Amino acid sequence: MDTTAVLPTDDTDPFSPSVLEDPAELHARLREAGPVVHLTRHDVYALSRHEHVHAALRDWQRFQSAAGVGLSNFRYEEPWRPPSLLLEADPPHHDAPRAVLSGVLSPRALRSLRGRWFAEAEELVDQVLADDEFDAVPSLAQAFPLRVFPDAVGLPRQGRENLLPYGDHVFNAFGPDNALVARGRPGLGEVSAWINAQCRRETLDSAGFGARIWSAADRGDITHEQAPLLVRSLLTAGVDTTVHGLAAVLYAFATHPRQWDLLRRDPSLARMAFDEAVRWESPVQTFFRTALTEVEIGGTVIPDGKKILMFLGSANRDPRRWSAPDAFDLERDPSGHVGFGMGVHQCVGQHVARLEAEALVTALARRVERLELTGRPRRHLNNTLRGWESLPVRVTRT
Ligand code: OVM
Repeated sequence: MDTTAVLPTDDTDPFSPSVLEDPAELHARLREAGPVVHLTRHDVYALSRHEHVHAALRDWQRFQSAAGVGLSNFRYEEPWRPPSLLLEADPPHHDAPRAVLSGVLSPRALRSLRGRWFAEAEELVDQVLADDEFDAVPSLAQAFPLRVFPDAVGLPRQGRENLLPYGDHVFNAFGPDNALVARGRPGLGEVSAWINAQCRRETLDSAGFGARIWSAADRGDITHEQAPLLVRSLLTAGVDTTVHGLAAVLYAFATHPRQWDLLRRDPSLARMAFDEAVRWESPVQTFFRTALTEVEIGGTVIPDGKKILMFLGSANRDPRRWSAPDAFDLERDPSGHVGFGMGVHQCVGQHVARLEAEALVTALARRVERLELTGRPRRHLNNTLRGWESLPVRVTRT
C-alpha cells in the first residue's frame, strides 16, 4: 500500500498586505487542504490545524528553534542580530536563561506590582475618560504598557519611544525581506543602539526585572555575558505584544456589546476575557520552526533543514478544535489556545501580559457602560503581529 500522501501546495504569500489585512480565507484553505501544505513562494511547509501546530510546538526535539523562528534559516544565513538566548535556542542551552526569566516574571514575583498597576490603570482610565471619544490604540493599548512596563524593567525615561519601533521591526524581520522590513531599516541603527545600551547593568535601576537578571548572573545561574541578551528579550518581546493583545481585547469588547455586559456583571472575567481575545485575534500570528532530521506529519515527509511555518492564528480558530471558533465568547474555555505558544518556549511573559490586561480591563469595566466604535478601525500591518493602528471609540460612562 502506498502511504505517501500527496503534498498539497499553495502559492499564496502569507506575508502579503492582503493576507496580513485578513488572513481568514488563507487559513481556512490551508486547514482544508491537509495537515501539511507546501508554500511554494517561500519553499516552506505550513501547519495550520490546531492538532498539528500544538504537537509541533511541544516537539522541540524535531522542530528546532535554534535555526531561527523566522523565515531566515540560521544554518545558511547570518542572523541580523545576535540570536535570542530564549527564542532562538533549544534545550539544553535554552534552559538556564529560561529558568532565570521564568523566576523574574513569575506570578509570585509580580505580586508586588499588582496594586500599583491597578492604581495606574485607574488613573490612566480616569484621564482618558475625560473625553467621550478617543482612539483606544494610542490612548489605552499603547499608553498603559508604556506607563507600567518600562518602569518595571527599570529603564530610564530617556529614549522609551524606541521600544515600539524596535519590537515592531523584530517581529517584521521574522518574515521575508519585504516592504514592511524595508520601512524599519533606516532608523534601525539608532534604535538598536539605544536598546543595547539599556541592557547594561549601569543603565538599569536596582529594583526592576533588569536588575534581577543581572543578580542571577552574580549567583551563577547564567553568565554575565548572557545577562544583557536576556534583558534584550524583555525589551523585544514585552511591549508590542502586549499592546496588540490589549488592542485585541478592546476591539473584541467594542464589537461585542453583550460580552461587555457579561464582563460588567462579573469583572472577575477580565483575565479570561484577555485569554479569549488572545485566542480570537492571535496577536502573534506565526512562528517558524526548522526540521531537525526528516519529520513526518500526516503522511508527508518534510526534509531535514526545511522551514515549517506554524499558523498560531489558524490553529486558534480551527473548527476541529473549537466550536464556533470565530465567536469572541466569554462563556467558552479558551485554554489550550496556542496564542502564547506551547511547550518549552511558551510565552515566559504571559503573567505580565495578563496582569496588565486584568488591570486595564477591570478599570474600564467599573467606569464604562457602553463601548462602541465610531469609525472604521485601521489595522497595523506586521509580518508576525496582528494588531490595530487605530480604534476610534465612544464610551458611555456609568
Ligand atoms: C527575544 C524575543 C523576541 C521576539 C519574540 C519573542 C515572542 C522573544 O528576543 O527573546 O517571543
